[in-house]
Amino acid sequence: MAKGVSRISVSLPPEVLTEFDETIGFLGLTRSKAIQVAMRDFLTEHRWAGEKGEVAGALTMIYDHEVRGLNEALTDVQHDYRHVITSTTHVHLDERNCLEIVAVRGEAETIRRLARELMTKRGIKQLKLSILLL
Ligand code: NI
Repeated sequence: MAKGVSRISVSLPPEVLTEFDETIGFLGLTRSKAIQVAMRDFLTEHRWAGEKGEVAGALTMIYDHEVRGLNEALTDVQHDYRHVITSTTHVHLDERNCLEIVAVRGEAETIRRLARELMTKRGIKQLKLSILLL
């Protein structure tokens, strides 16, 4: 093993690995290189994870509005967190899918709680956080 390199072993669903290998094949990356890139992206994206102060940014999510109770649940959460939500943009993507961009500004801990509450709702297909430190 090369000096200054750590070796890790990970467990993951086989279909994720298949898709990963296919994608890195298109990009001409080795698994090690691709995982390094992915981890650096993850660290950049979650740089604010331990932050205590004020942050601003956007939560972008795609969800299936036909999942019973989801629209109401998302509206309830957004009302509960109205003090950190500055605006919400809703886009009807197709028959079933909605895209919502929620602009946020406030205490990092509050934003983390908001993101967790949204992320755990059934019917949310993707949720992306773009949080910037102030
Ligand atoms: Ni919609």
